Amino acid sequence: MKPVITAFEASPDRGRGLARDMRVRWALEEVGQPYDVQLVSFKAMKEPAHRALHPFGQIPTYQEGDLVLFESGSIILHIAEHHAGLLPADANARARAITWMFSALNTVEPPILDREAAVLMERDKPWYAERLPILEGRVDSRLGDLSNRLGSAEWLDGAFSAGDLVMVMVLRRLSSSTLLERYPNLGAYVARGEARPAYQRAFAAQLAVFTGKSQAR
Ligand SMILES: N[C@@H](CCC(=O)N[C@@H](CS)C(=O)NCC(=O)O)C(=O)O
Repeated sequence: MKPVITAFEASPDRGRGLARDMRVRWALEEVGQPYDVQLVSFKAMKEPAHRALHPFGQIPTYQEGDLVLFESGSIILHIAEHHAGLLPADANARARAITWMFSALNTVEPPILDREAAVLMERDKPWYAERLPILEGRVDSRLGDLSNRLGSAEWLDGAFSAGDLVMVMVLRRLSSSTLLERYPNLGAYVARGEARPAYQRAFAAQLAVFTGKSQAR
């Protein structure tokens, strides 16, 4: 059954890969699963019909028959567990790949989001100039540890996995900052993820919503 995901009708980044439907699109492309996209407005996202799919009134959601999921990490895990290509067959390697998914979402993304929220919404506050270096220091600490662990490896644990997919997407949130520059191996890691054909197809599909080339696929 073809799943249906939801995405922004009017994304703040104009479809340049930051809205979280991009993660789900990429996962679906990696496993070769066609999907449909339902675009939702900011108003519709907060209405009961969408909240029935997503209790917090956000995107992305994922519908597949009777199954409705929200949370990009959970959706990607579901896709990875039902298709080959995103999780290793070996049980321990699989558990480690899932651990990297959690790590990306629970350990690396939160300080990145704290910084992002300050940059977007707190610039005019009197304490902004003092707070920003503190927030950036927390991001840098995570990046330093991640960089040390990745070293010269291509991916975080053997072959590319859902853990890498989520981690690359989380690190991409720093693309408008200079924070990744201190860690060339992380920059190269993100670039490797972005170079994957499945990523390219997902990015093009998300961007097409805003360039008018297509509304859904
Ligand atoms: N933890 C959630 C976060 C979902 C989220 O923040 N979605 C954003 C788009 S990337 C959204 O819908 N923002 C609009 C809003 O919160 O009103 C996930 O990973 O799916």
